[in-house]
Amino acid sequence: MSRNVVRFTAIALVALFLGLFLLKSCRSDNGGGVPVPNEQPQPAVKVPLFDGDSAYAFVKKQVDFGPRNPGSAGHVACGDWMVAFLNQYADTVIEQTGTVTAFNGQKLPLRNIIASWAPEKKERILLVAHWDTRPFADKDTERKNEPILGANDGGSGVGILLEIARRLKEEAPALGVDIFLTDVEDFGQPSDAMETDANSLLSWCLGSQYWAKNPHVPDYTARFGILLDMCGTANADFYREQLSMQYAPHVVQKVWAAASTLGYGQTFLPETKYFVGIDDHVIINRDMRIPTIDIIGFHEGTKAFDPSWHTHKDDMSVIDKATLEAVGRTVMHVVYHER
Ligand code: AHN
Ligand code: ZN
Repeated sequence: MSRNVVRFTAIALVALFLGLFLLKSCRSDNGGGVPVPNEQPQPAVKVPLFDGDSAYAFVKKQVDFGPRNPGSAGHVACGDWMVAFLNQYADTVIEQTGTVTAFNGQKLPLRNIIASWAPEKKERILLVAHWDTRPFADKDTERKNEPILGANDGGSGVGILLEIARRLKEEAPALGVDIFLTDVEDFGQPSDAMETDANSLLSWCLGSQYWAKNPHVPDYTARFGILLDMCGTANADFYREQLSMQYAPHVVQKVWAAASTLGYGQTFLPETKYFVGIDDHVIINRDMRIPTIDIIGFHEGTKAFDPSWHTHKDDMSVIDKATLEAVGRTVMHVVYHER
């Protein structure tokens, strides 16, 4: 090999290394001190598997306590069980107790339950479901004055959130998470689903109204919230709920996109429907200013809620684990993909 070739090779190598060095420093700092976005591919997000059988068992466990209307024995026993359960999986569990007055003047014991993961994180996701059940069966034709079992209305949302709670301990998402089980949601003045009278509307959701006036931690807020209500019936259709679309369209978008990604596009439909007069998400949007949506089952026959709504038919026979799984997996996908 001639001396010239050696010299040329050496110069070429130096130039190559210099070039690579310059390229690298250009990427991390383009000279003006302006950072350039990291071009490394993000590691794939690990989403733990949500188990529909497990969620179903958690719905059944609640229903086995009997009706959980405020003031009942089932309410106390189920509340105790949920607090013990959440203490196994959450970083903190806060119980908020008090007394509220129902539309009929009745004084009711209130027990809101808030379980938190990474409570020190500022960026948080709020997951909500009411755990109390309706004290009467005003939509039924018989035993109208007796409390209902509330497998779908009460049990389903909580069952899904308890399964998510179990998974949150397994694998921590990037953001902090709060699971808020609201109480005294379902003691509202008898009405139709699309009730519009303001006083009557405010007779519902007494637990979330109490919380909005007395947050469990000072200045509590979250990036967004997702409420689960009546998420357990077979062949449930989840339409974009109109009040959610008014308050938090970007959250609806995020959740329905996640459902579509997971293959639940036949369950989470892209159309908007107005069929909910009031629910906990309205209080959370209006009073706490946390953009929050309602995932709530729509029934074609009633043009509103499932026919079992506020009747004694709302028992385990209406619960389908495939629906619990579709909702649970969709919510988990959203929670774990949030950065
Ligand atoms: C009304 O729209 C009147 N009620 C919806 C809130 C609710 C009651 N969810 C379950 N039960
Ligand atoms: Zn109800």
